[in-house]
Amino acid sequence: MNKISTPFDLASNGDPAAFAEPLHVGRPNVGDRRKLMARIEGILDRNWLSNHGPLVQEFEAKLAAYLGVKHCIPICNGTVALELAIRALDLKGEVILPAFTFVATAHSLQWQGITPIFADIDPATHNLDPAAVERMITPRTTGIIGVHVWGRPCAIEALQAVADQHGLPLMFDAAHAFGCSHGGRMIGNFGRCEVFSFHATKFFNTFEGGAIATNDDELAAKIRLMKNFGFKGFDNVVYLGVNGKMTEVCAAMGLTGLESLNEFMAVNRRNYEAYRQGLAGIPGLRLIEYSPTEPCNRQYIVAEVDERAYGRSRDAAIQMLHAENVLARKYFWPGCHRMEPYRTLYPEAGRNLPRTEEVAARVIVLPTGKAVDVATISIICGMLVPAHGACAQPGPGRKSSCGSTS
Ligand code: T4K
Repeated sequence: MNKISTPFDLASNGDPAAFAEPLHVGRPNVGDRRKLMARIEGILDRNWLSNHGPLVQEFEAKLAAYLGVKHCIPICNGTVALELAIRALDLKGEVILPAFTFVATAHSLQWQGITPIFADIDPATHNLDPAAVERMITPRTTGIIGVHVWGRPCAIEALQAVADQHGLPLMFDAAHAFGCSHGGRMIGNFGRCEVFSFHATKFFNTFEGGAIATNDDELAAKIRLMKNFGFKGFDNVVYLGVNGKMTEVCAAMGLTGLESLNEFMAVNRRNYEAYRQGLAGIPGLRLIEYSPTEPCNRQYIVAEVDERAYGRSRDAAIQMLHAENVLARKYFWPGCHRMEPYRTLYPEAGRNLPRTEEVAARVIVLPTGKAVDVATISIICGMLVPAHGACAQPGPGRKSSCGSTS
C-alpha cells in the first residue's frame, strides 16, 4: 500500500498506485469454509445435485424463518426470480418501475414483451417517487415494481396506496435489501411479493442465486411450479415454466453464509462508520445515510458528489480512484432509459426523469465488505480529501491537484 499524504502522492499525479491489486466493489463475503466444504462433501455423497434437494429445502425453510415470511422460494438468480414473479402476477402491457436501478429490473419486463415505463425517483432516497408513479399510470398499466435501492426501503405505504387506488399489483425488486427491515418488519413481507438477489457481489451470496418471498399461498404455489418448467408431478405440465431451480451447491453456500450473516452485517456497519468519519467535513461529498434504528445490510457505500462544492466532477473522482486501483463504480449511471434497447425504443423517456438523471450523474459507489478493512478505508478517504478546495502547488515537474504541471 502506498500512503497518500498530500495531493502529490496520487497516482494521477505520477506516483505509483496506492494499491498493487485492484480493490473491487462487490468482493464476495464467504462464511466458514470448512462448513461449506463439509456441505459440499455431503452433496457429492448423496449424489443429489439439484431439483429441490435437501439443502435447498433447508435453505428455503431458514430463509422464511429469518424473514418472518410464509414463503421464500430459492431461485437460480435474481433476474430469473424477477421474470418468474412478473409472470406469476400476470403482468403484461405496461409496468411502472424506476430507471435508477440495475438494468436487470427493466430487462425482466422487456424480455417478456412487457413495456417498462420509467417513473422518476425522489432524490433524497434514490427510490421511486409515488407521485411520479401515479403520473405514469395509463389504461395499459398492469403493475408497479418498486426497487429498494441500496437496501433502503421504498416509500412502501405510499406506493401501496397508489397501487390500491388503481387496482394494480405492487411487487418489489429487493435485490439489495436482504437483511433490511421497514417499520420493524423484514423486507420480504411487502407488496404481493419481493425478489432478492444472492449474486456473488451481494453481501450475502449463494455464488449465483435469488429468492421470491411472499405471504400469498396461491402465488407461492404457482411460482414453485413455474420455476420447474410448470411440472406438477411426473408428466403433468400445468403452466408455462422455466428452469429457475437453485442448485444444491448454491444452497450450501447460502446455508453457510446465513451462519455468518451477523458478522457480514457488522463488518459493513464498521466500514460504513469508517467512511463516514473519513469523509466527514469534505465539502461537496455526502455519504448516503441508512436508518439508525432498522436493521440494514449497508452493502453499498454510496457518496454523492456536488461538483461545484467538491471542486472536481464525479467522473474525475472516479478516474483518480481507478488510477489508485480503487475500482469505484457509478451505479446506476446512466440509468436504464439510456441503455439499449430502451434508449432506442423509448428515446423520450428521459424527459420524465430529471431527478434520475441528476442522481445518476453524482453517485460514486466505494468498496466495502470483508475484503476491506478500516486502514484501507482511511487511505481511500485520504485520496478523496485532496480533491476539494484550491489546487495546491506541486513540486517541479509534478502535476497540481487540478491537473496543470509546474
Ligand atoms: N435488481 C437489482 C436492483 C440488482 O442490483 C441486480 C443485480 C438484479 C436485479 C439482478 O440480480 P442477479 O440476476 O444478478 O442475481 C453486479 C452484479 O452482477 C449484479 O448482481 C448486481 N445487481 C449489480 C448491482 O452489480 P456488475 O456488472 O457491475 O458486476 P461485475 O461483474 O462488474 O462485478 C462487480 C465487481 O465485483 C467486479 O469489479 C469484481 C467483483 N467480483 C465479482 C464477482 C462476480 C468479485 O470479486 N468476485 C466475483 O465472483 O453487476
